[in-house]
Amino acid sequence: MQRLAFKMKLNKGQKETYKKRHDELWPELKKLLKENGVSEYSIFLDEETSTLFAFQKISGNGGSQDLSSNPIVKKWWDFMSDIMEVNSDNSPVSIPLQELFYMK
Ligand code: RM4
Repeated sequence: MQRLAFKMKLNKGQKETYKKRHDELWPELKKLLKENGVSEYSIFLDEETSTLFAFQKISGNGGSQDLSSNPIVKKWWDFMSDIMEVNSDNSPVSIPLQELFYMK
């Protein structure tokens, strides 16, 4: 089991919408993530900078952001693109973070 983290950017004032959409995460997307080895996934918000910090436990070589070719992920990214900083293909701008400490 490996751990990964990355940051994304939420548009100002979109916390509630972001949380509601994730509270209602599409079952097919959750199933896809689990099937691709994402066993745990959490996203935190720094309201001061509107930065989202994602953490995942993964069993394979990649995490959620490595599934860009999957149509369900593309549809989700399109759905979320109105409230996040995104690339030209609507994928969220995702900056990998370096783990400096871990305690079991
Ligand atoms: C995030 C972002 C990620 C996705 C999660 C479920 O807002 O779109 O790429 O894995 O939602």
